[in-house]
Amino acid sequence: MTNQKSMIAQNDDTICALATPSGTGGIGVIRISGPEAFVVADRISARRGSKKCADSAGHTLHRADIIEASGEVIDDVLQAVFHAPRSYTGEDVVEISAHGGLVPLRRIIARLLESGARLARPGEFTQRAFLSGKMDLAQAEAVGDIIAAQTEQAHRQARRQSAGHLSRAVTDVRAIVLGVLAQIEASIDFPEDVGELDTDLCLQELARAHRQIETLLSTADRGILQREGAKVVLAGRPNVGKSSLLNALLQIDRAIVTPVPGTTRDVIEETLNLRGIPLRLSDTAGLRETTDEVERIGVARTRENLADADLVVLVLDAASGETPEDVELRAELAGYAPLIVWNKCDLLPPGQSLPMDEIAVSAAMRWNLPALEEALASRILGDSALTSDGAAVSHARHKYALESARAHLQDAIQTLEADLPADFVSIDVRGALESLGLVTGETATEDILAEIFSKFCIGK
Ligand SMILES: Nc1nc2c(ncn2[C@@H]2O[C@H](COP(=O)(O)OP(=O)(O)OP(=O)(O)O)[C@@H](O)[C@H]2O)c(=O)[nH]1
Ligand SMILES: [Mg+2]
Repeated sequence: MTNQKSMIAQNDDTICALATPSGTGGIGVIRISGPEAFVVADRISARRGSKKCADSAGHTLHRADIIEASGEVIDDVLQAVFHAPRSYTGEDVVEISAHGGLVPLRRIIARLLESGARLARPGEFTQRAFLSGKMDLAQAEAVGDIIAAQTEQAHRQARRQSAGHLSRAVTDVRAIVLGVLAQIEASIDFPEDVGELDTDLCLQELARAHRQIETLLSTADRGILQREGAKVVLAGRPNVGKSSLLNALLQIDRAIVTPVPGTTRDVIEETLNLRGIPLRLSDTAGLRETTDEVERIGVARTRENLADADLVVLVLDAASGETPEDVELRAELAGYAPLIVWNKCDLLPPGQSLPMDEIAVSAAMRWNLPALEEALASRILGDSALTSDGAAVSHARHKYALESARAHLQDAIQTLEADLPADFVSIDVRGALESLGLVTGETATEDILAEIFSKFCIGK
């Protein structure tokens, strides 16, 4: 807490940044926040009869000209005025909607900088919203997730987190644990007044908190996948149809396909929405020994990609059957436990069959692709729980914090059961509270906050 307070103390300056993407657009919005927001906005504005920001009521919109020091009009804009604490950051805020051209926006920001504002750091508006108590840390992170969401499901999940579903679930658990801590401390400090610690009751309450954490953690794998997506690499020897398979799954003509083995030289990555999970699907150069310089680099890249894949798909050619090279590849990739896919099944010689547990498709004829998608989904999702409408954990950071809280609770339960002194239990219980506080931010250090907000873009 002291860390956060010291950061609040630094927020006596006024920041500004472009809040819309840099580039051309119908409108570009520049946000100003801080104690001098109104003064700075008024310094660079000429009015046509409308009030200055400083004299305006909150949540009102005003037309103004943004002017150079020389009096030259840079742009004709609308200014939205928000008074502290009823603004995004909790501070005085002005949002200038200007024409969305690179030059006018850059000139307006330059004017703001010479008139008393400084450029915001990445995520600084949201960081201020967190520090002024407009949202907790999990909600602040959800703001970034809403912007970055790649599928509707990921977006809904981020919305729920932003609305406070996860925060409430964690706060509920904290309340239970805090209740236990209060009893323990009372029994240590005022044994005459409160008598002996009611161990059974404490155990029940800690077990309840533990169960609630378990429920949250059961959503984590799916939640994290939904937000971050998974990397799937298509590998195999040249010409088996990896690029054709990528195109067929994406339903676009993305990668070059030719009958020439060694067509793909570089890694081609595209995102596919598989049941709400953003799959980053990589088509790679066919794996073989080669003297061709370009192809050799391509093969090296394939191997690098395999190393950080969440799932490797080994593509085989049903027309040729399994070749000695394929046998070698199977052995080489065994460590990745690849999903085996037989392509070109339209060319499967009559009378030949394929192993039952391996997927048979034809990229060219688009045969059996749903079965492939099904297999990809089941391999990636495993038995991770489907996220309901309730709270879900979607950040590894939250997962680790909850796992650590769970471990502390387990220790506390064991210590209580072993009838050890209450002081010992108190240490474990405090540890659990500390870990839970990391999710919502009460116990997050300045380093953690800096790390989280640095991943945001400027203007958010
Ligand atoms: N009959 C048939 N031909 C296919 C099928 N899939 C791919 N092909 C053909 O196989 C050849 C090679 O396909 P690609 O998709 O380029 O194969 P690749 O594995 O990406 O090859 P490299 O990039 O060289 O590693 C092309 O002529 C494709 O038209 C299929 O399902 N059936
Ligand atoms: Mg290819």
